[in-house]
Amino acid sequence: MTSTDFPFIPYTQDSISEKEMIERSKSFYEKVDKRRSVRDFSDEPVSKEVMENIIMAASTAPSGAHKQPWTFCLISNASLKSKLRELAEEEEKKSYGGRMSDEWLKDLAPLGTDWVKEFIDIAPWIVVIMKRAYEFNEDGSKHNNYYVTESVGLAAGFFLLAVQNAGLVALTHTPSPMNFISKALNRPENERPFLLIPVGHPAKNAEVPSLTRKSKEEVIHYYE
Ligand code: IYR
Repeated sequence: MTSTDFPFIPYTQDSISEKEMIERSKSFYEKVDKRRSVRDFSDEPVSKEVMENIIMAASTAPSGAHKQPWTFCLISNASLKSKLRELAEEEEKKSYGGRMSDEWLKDLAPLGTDWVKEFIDIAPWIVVIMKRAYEFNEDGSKHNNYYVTESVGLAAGFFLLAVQNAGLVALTHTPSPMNFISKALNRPENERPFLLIPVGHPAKNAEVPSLTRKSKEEVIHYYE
């Protein structure tokens, strides 16, 4: 046996019947299939406790060598939100105005997105997920993290489902480039912004594009 910092403990979970497994997997699929990226937020408040629970659910995601290489910046401060909006719009204006290819803009057109990011001001919470490329040891030397993008992507997925489960909506916003966020939030050099996600209630008149999702046949390739 190799030595480990984690003692191994028995793992158990209640076993469920095949019938219940089918029912549960189907109802979970049907529930998450209702999740949508929503761009129209209400300014109705959401408690910090709810946001903390959502973030702690996200932080249960698996990660390379269990390094949990993420930080969730939880922002409700109105002046910080409007600063982030202003900076995001500055970058997005350049992106939509020429940095993105014609093909990209054409692909985005049906979604109706543009450089205006009003939701950063309106949503009660902005969560910026930071990925931590490495950690600092106490002596100031660096310790590597592993599969950082994969790990943080998994945590972001858990986050979105936790938001939906709480009866709220979110939008995965990717202003590009995102260096302005590190500066505005005064983050350390081992962190890089990964996603900016407004969270809140949908606006009363919120609309989403009428999308369909790929079928079983399109997304599963069987090897039986
Ligand atoms: N980052 C920009 C553009 C954008 C890109 C993709 I790909 C989207 O699916 C949606 C938007 C923005 O957030 O507006």
